[in-house]
Amino acid sequence: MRSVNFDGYRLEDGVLWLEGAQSQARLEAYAGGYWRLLVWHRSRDAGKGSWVVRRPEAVPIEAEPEAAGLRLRAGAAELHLRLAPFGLDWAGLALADLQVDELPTWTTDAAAVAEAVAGVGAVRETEDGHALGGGYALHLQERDGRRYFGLGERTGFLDKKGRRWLNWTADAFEQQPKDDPLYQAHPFLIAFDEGQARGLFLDESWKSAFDLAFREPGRSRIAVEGPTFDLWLVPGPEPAAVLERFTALVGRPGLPPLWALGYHQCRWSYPDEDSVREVVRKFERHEIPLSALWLDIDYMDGYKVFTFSPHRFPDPPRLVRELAEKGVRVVTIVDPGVKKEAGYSVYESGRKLDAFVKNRREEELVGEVWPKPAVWPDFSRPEVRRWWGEQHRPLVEAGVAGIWNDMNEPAAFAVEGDEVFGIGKTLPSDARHGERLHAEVHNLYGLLMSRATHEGLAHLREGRRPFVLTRSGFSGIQHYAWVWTGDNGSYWEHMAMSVPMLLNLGLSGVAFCGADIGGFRGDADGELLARWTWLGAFYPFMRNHSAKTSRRQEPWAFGEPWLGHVREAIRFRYRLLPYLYTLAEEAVRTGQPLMRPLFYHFPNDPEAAAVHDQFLLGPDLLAAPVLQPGARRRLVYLPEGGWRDFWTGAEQAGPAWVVAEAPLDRIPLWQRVGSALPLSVPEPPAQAHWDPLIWRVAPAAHVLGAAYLDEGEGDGAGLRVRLTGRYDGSRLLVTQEPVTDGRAWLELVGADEPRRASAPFEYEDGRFRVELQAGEAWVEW
Ligand code: MIG
Repeated sequence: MRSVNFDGYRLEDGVLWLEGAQSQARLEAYAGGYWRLLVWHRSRDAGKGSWVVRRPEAVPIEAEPEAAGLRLRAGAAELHLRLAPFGLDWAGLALADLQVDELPTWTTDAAAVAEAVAGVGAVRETEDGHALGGGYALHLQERDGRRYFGLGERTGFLDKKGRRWLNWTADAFEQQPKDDPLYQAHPFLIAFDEGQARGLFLDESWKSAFDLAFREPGRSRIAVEGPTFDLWLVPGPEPAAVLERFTALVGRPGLPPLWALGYHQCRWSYPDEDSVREVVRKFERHEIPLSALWLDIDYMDGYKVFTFSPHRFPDPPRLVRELAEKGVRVVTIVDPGVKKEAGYSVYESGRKLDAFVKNRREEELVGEVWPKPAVWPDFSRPEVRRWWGEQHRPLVEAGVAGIWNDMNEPAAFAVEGDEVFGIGKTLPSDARHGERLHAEVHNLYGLLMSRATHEGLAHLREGRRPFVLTRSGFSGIQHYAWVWTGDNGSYWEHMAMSVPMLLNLGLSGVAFCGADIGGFRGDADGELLARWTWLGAFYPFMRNHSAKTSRRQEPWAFGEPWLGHVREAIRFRYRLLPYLYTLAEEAVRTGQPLMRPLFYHFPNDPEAAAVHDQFLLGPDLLAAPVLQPGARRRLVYLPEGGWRDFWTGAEQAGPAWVVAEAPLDRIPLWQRVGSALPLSVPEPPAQAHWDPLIWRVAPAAHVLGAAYLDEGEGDGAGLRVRLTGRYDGSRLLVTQEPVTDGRAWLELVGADEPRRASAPFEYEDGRFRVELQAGEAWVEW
């Protein structure tokens, strides 16, 4: 690779243009304090678009020469630029040494492709199989104490420094702690030091890599295998500000239907109607609430998407109705691979539209996945997305409530007669999506499929909120789908790994995500399932799922006492729903994740920065899951401030390391002092008009809490209610505004028996409860 420098600059219409011999660049500034650096090869024009960015309003740049280069200003934002050698100083980050490798890995010119691309990535392949050929790289000077977060779904601990991470979506079917990449590609990084966070978003869909002080301890490297280098600088300084700005750029989720926040049961597969009925009956018999039952690939007729097996599922609408009467929805899997079969309407109509991906000879690319032979829709084209959305009609007419998109990395078992192996189990990089190479579209395939599904459901189920779950995705996926982390295993290590994995997904904008509870492959046992279900009660997406070859792991699978513990965890999830739903609405409005690492709210606490085995749910709950077999206590870090043990009400001042009791029937959990958590009863609610709404208050001089109320479905108006309170050591007064129709309670734990209260109250073993009247309640001791 060669260094890129620029000979001169010009400021035109508030944009700074840089001129060099092989490469040109442009710096743009946007309202909100963003900067965008776009570098491109001279053989390309400057008109690069974006698959995901919604551009904010442009702000004109002003340039002023200074000793080493230029001082650039745009509104309140500031950046220092050097021309030769090229470099940027921004928000305490030093970006320098821009390099280019002119191997034309991105061209569709047949001769050049044959020579240089014969499988992008094969170019300059090294031992790890991930070397990049062709494209740009930019370096980031390292600083002691800096940590890195984000990058989507990854193995490893919370801090991503010290490894090299590839963005190339892959069917990671036997996830191991060393593995990278997994199913998602999120070229978004949060650099965090001295309590300050800022984001770097590489808006490139081509294969890219983030080497974070791995090859060279003194610097990190961001490299992409495409003809442009499109980097957004996303200002903080608070982690929440970075998330708010980043999601303003790439998109935020829509409000989920309320049921999606409940408990989900899945298995590969419940093979027929009777097995589905049997599972649902057992939930009833064991008095375990259930929001959705999932159908994996065996519901289909010969793996033909959008069909039901006429033998095993002879009457889907009736089955769906039966389940609906019990409050259980049905979600079905839909894979992208379409069976190539004459007379099959999905294939026939797709072919008529010329909807499928082509090989380098511009013929339909035929391979194998679950259906054999199979073809893959080219979701990069809008008319193909519309067609795909329309194919969901039979599922929607059967009453299916949501769609699960799997295998959309895309995964392939064979391509054009050859079996494919390893990380490359996908389409060839020189396959064609119209004018584009698969190498450019690959990372977007899951996002674009989810988009087609989401838009199809929005259209077919007008007035109801689409629910899509996806395995693959790219930055911005949260706008279309929730994400689950694919094929983990029934191992304690995998349960532990799910915490930093989901936290970093959240820090990458994916507020709604979860890991398979109990583990997908391998065999769970009672203790693992109980602990994992308690942890899963705090995942934004709570689903138990297991593979065909693993032992059954429904809540009752291991008998007592495990069944009781699992039931308690699931019922606890339903108690938490008002809080979860309130956080969900916040995610929709501001992009904040539900599950947050400690540093998110305690950025100046160095001890909190890399804690990977505890997390916050919203600002007010701190959970410390038990991640080892046999453990009945665990070490927990409580950051600055007051905390109350959720179960005993005992108060503990942070910062402190404490040894928490961790019996099997609960998860170590704390409530922030001064908070009012909206909770309810442990049953599936019909609507998010909580009745009762239980304000669980941890008293402090000032108390504050919020709850979001609406119908839990559709697009009707919602209502945000606030609870405020004052406490002077002997009297607590709380006020809810506005007053709502349903019952509302004030609840305290760890309290002494009061002398008086605003209404008749219940008191038992430190638990106090009184009903709010006209939105008010008080207690005196
Ligand atoms: O090749 O649909 O990650 O959740 O159960 C395996 C069968 C395909 C992989 C998914 C998993 C799902 C399974 N699928």
